[in-house]
Amino acid sequence: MAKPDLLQVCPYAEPVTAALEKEFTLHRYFEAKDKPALLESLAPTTRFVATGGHHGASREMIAALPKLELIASFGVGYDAVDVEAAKEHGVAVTNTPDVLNDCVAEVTLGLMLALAHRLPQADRYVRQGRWEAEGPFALTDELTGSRVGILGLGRIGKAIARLAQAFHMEVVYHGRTRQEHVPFPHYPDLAEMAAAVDWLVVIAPGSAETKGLVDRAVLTALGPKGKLVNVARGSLVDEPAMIELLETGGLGGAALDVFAEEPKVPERLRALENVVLLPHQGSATHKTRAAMGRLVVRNLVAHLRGEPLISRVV
Ligand code: A2R
Repeated sequence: MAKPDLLQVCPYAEPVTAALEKEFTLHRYFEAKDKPALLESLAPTTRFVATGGHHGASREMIAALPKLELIASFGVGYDAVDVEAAKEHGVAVTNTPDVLNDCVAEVTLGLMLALAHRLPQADRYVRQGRWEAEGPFALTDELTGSRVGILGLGRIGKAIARLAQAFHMEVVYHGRTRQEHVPFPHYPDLAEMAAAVDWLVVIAPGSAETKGLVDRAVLTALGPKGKLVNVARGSLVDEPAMIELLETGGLGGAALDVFAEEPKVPERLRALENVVLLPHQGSATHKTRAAMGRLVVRNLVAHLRGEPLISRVV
């Protein structure tokens, strides 16, 4: 029997593609020169789309595939998938939660350590021969004993909280709802939390509701000694306000894995000394990316076999 058609929106690592090819006939959207023609040719048969956090699936794509049943997205954030359009067309959406919690939490603490101890600068100091020429590197800050406020104490936020506790940090959090059975104080007001902490870690989903949540008022409340960490989505932070406050000393520092217009990072941000910048590395390890890929495949195959989806969001 012919394998069912699957529209592959973005490239995957070889093991993921190989696993998909066992079950599906892959049609590579990202390689197609005439994308509308590819969609038109797939419209009569295609029940499956496999995509990624950045590429998502647009309303136009969903509408162009009337037989579509499932969009399987690689990554926990699925803000690039038009979920309203998916709901309207009765299309299910899956993501890849949980398997990346520890990895993203590790990268978060790595960013915080790098910013507090100025690890990138200290490394450069040694490489440039300045230790020998100029003597010891200037003293730095540390995490121990400081207070961290987590915006979004979900699956990843809780993993970050556990690591922060291992560094003897005090943990508080902000979310729309106070969580029972969570041992950390809840702040219903984000700006109030920002004023009360040394670190603000952003790890809530990107959505219309969270866009610009970390605005000028929140950043100002975090203040000249405060440090912002964003490992969620660039859209949650008012990036121009953040840059201006970092430049003028209104905000102490920032450790960022995500940006408003990736992979573009503003030149003014790149010029600052009080920031650590990563190219969206939160889940980018061999082990975690492989686990995320397996979950994409498991969702698609489950649906193909008429079994329940493993990680359905819509
Ligand atoms: O608001 P709550 O109590 O439902 O808490 C959720 C919080 N959250 C928000 N907090 C404040 N204002 C909002 N408008 C808002 N919307 C959601 O974010 C919850 O504690 C947390 C999300 O947790 P999970 O759904 O378990 O997500 P997970 O797996 O931790 O990933 C978070 C995000 C992804 O969506 C990617 O964009 C990023 O991490 O890599």
